[in-house]
Order: sequence, then structure tokens, then C-alpha cells
Amino acid sequence: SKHHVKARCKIYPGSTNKERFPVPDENVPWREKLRKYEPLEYTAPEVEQNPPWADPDFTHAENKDKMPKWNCLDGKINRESYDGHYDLDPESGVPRNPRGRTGMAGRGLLGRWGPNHAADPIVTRWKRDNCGKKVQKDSKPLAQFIAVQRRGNNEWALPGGMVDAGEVISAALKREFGEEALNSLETSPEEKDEIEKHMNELFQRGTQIYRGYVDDPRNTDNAWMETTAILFRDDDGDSVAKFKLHAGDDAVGVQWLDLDSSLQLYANHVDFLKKTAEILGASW
Ligand code: RP5
Ligand code: MG
Ligand code: MG
Repeated sequence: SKHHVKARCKIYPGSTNKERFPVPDENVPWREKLRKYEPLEYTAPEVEQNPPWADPDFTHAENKDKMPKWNCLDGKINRESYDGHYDLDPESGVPRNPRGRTGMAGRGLLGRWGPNHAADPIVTRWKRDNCGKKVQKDSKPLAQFIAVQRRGNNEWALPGGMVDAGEVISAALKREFGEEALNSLETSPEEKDEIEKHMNELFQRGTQIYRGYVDDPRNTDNAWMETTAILFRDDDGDSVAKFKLHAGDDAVGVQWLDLDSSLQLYANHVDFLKKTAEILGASW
């Protein structure tokens, strides 16, 4: 598999001065010995404050019983990786990024040591002209997907989010889509019912596009993103077309974007959309 790139970005997201130790491509895998490797140790203040979505501090002697159970379902928290069994750092005992070095140790902005599981809904439609005819490009129909603009860095991305403790992926997909693309957190109860009805319809049948490691800029040597990306197609445009898109929660913008190889998106979301275009038989 290709080396992670965004997970080695120089300045850590959400910070102005947290710099990763530079790791050249050939030194990314752990098996490649490095004469000098001094990753910056960093866990963001909001993570260290012990919010419910983050792992408690288990490094102090009185918290030894809070040590998570790695590589398995740990109570309501899934600490299994879709990448297979991950190793633990021989010195600190915390998980080691299965894709190799990132130049930063600790958790950064991520709440969980090891895998942090997310879900990404890919909602598509065919692009149509005013007469309802499918728009063609390079003799293939052009598809569109719903993208959100992420708060903070304004990058466009899939409207995905973290799977809550004990939550099933199908619920996380719907919840995050509702929150980020339809602003379900701020709609009236009546509107909510209406949204729910349409979403249940659309999210009934999905096709898995990707499951595994995400090349996310928040990743560290000890904490990383993984996702399940599911395609929901509204081929006739009569289900999603009823939705009024409205950015909410941690999204500051939302829109239909054309599936196109020139897309620039957050993390490695472009890889998921390339696969989506293939499955749809859409132009890319
Ligand atoms: C990415 O971060 C995932 O693919 C998903 O889109 C997203 C989840 O994190 P938040 O949107 O909750 O920040 O790695
Ligand atoms: Mg969210
Ligand atoms: Mg999100």
C-alpha cells in the first residue's frame, strides 16, 4: 500500500507551531531503521481534558485499571483495526500506526489511542440538464456527490464523522449526514421527521466503497483514523432532490460536486470517489 502523506503534513492541524519530525518516504515503515527519530510528543489540550469521546489517562499508577484492551472490542469501543493486528510500542505499550511513522507521538487531536473509527456517506446523483437529460463528459454520464466544507481549514470532504461508543455504523452514517449536510441538529421536530423519512429511504441500500485506514492529517504514530465509506445512490434524483442542503455542526458549507479526477479533498477521500465513479460507470 501507498505511504501515508497527509499524516506527515508539516504543521499539525489546529495548531500553529506543532511541527512533525520529517520522515522521508523510504523511512515511513517501522521496519526501516532510522538513525535519529525524535517525533514531537503532542496531545491537544481538549483531548487531555478528558472529554467523554477520549480515552482516559491510564499512564498514572492509580489509573492502571483504565488501560484499554487493544486489538479487540473493548466494551463499547471498537479497538480493532480494519488493517489487521497492530503492534504496540515496545517502550510505552501504546498502539503503533500500522502504516508507519508520522513524525508525531501521542494522540494529537484524536480521542482514542490506536484506531479512531469513522463513517463516510457517499451520496450521489446523476448531473442533469434543464430537460432532465443526463450530462455527458468524455462519453460517460457525469455523477455528483454531496460534499461538506470542514470548519477550521475549509477543505471539502465527505460528510463523515466519528462512530460514537456503542453506535452501529449504519446509524453513524445517517446521523453525520443529517448533522453536516442537512443541519438536523437545528431543525424543528416536524422538519426532522420529514428529513428522517427521506433519509431512511435513501440509506436503506448502500454499497461499501472502502473500509480501512484513512490518510488523515490528524494521525500520529499512536492514533489514526479508519473509516467505512458507503455509497448511497439516488439515480432518479427523486429522493435526495427533496433535501434542502444546509451545512451544520462542524461543516461550514455544503454542495453537490462533480465526480472528477481534479477534485482536491480532505484526507484521501479522492480515492473513495474514484472508486465510486468506477462503480457507477460515471466519468472521472
Ligand atoms: C476522516 O475524518 C474520515 O474519513 C471522516 O470523514 C472524518 C471524521 O472526523 P470528523 O469529521 O468527525 O472530524 O478521517
Ligand atoms: Mg460531524
Ligand atoms: Mg465530520
